[in-house]
Amino acid sequence: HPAAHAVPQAGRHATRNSLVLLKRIGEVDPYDLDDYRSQGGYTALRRAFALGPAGVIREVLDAGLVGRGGAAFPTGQKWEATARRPERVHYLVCNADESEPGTFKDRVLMEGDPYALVEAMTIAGYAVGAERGYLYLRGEYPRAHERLSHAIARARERGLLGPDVLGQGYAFDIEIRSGAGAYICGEETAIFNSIEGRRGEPRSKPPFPVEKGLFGKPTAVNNVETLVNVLPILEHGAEAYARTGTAASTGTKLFCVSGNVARPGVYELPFGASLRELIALSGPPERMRAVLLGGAAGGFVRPDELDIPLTFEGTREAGTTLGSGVVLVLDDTVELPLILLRIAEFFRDESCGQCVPCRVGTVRQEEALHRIKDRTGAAAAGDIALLRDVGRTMRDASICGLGQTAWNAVESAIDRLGAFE
Ligand code: L3W
Ligand code: SF4
Repeated sequence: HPAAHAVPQAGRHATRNSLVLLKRIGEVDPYDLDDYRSQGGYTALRRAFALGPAGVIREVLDAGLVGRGGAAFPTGQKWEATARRPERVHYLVCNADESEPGTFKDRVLMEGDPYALVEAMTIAGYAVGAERGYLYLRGEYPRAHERLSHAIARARERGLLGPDVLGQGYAFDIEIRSGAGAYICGEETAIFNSIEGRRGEPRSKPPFPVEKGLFGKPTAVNNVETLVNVLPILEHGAEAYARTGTAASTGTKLFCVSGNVARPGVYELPFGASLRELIALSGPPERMRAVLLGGAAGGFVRPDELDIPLTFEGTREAGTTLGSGVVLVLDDTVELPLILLRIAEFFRDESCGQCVPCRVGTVRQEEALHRIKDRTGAAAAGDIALLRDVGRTMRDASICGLGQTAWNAVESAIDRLGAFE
């Protein structure tokens, strides 16, 4: 089980009090609703009912919450756009298809504190005017499935889900749908197709889900970590929440640290801490070669770039991305070309094949990497030029994020690490 680490504000001593999203992990019995309630559970939902749907959206907007799946879209704007649609039926979908290589934070939240996600989905459903929420769960997470199913059933028995939630006249229920092992089913519109019983292929956007989503209805789709942030926002108020982090990246973030470190696991840090601070906490290797930041869709950074601030704006400025919070640390024994090949193989395997730039581009990328693996200098130059050409085409012309980002890691390895020099 990935460890959940308590991480303090920079310079302070680590205590459980410094945790916001992970505060109940390892403390609360994931099967016990009363234990959850005794540790603050369901105070946020009560506040939501006191505020009303528009008041909840106002708080989320004022808190500055942005999506934690990687794209950092403002959650309040998404909810507002869904809520104001005139259609009678709206849906909420929780994207729990956590499949980005090196990402395991949502798993820790769902296994360790399942009622928190149930409560957060209820609040989100109330805000956007949905009577049904779908929890699209990665098929390879059986323990999360079992605990969430249990939590949903208990909440229903106790009137926290169902036709009249907490006696407030609001009807809401949650259905879990399991993925079947396809990375692409984490793309929001592929989730809709999968839930509807179609092939898990992305749809073209626009229209965005807020207008035409699941079953063609207005739909708010949010990542697990995004939703769980709504609890501290409502418990303590938007202003208190926004005091942590930076102006453009408020609150805390979960980071998944893996690779050549002594203490891999999920770390919670306020936005604005540096990559160096995070890695120092995890027990870095003596001789670091690089850090893959943001996942296979992200990019490599060098050991001399570790002062990058861990914020959405800071990583963007540094020409990389925070993505879903992947921090894969590599020491100088790794064979970079093999890692790049593994990433390329992953994208070739997981491409849904619907559009040409990605279907063909991911194959060409892998072939070129195979050819240059054992060559350097002039011999490799032609294939590096080919990689750039194919990469640009995938980025510009692919339908969805998979194809658009399939060349990111390879490009950064060439440009920032001089991978094939
Ligand atoms: C209404 C508009 N809604 C955009 C919504 C859109 C979506 C969200 C972000 O994810 C990320 C990438 C990688 N009106 C809107 C609008 N929206 N404009 O905002 O949209 P978008 O298209 O920027 O991104 P996306 O396709 O949802 C791409 C990351 O995903 N990634 C992998 C992630 C893996 C995990 C995981 O395993 N847990 O998260 C791969 O690319 O970082 O930034 O909801 O509808 N005008
Ligand atoms: Fe499918 Fe790739 Fe096109 Fe996305 S970019 S729709 S994964 S073929």
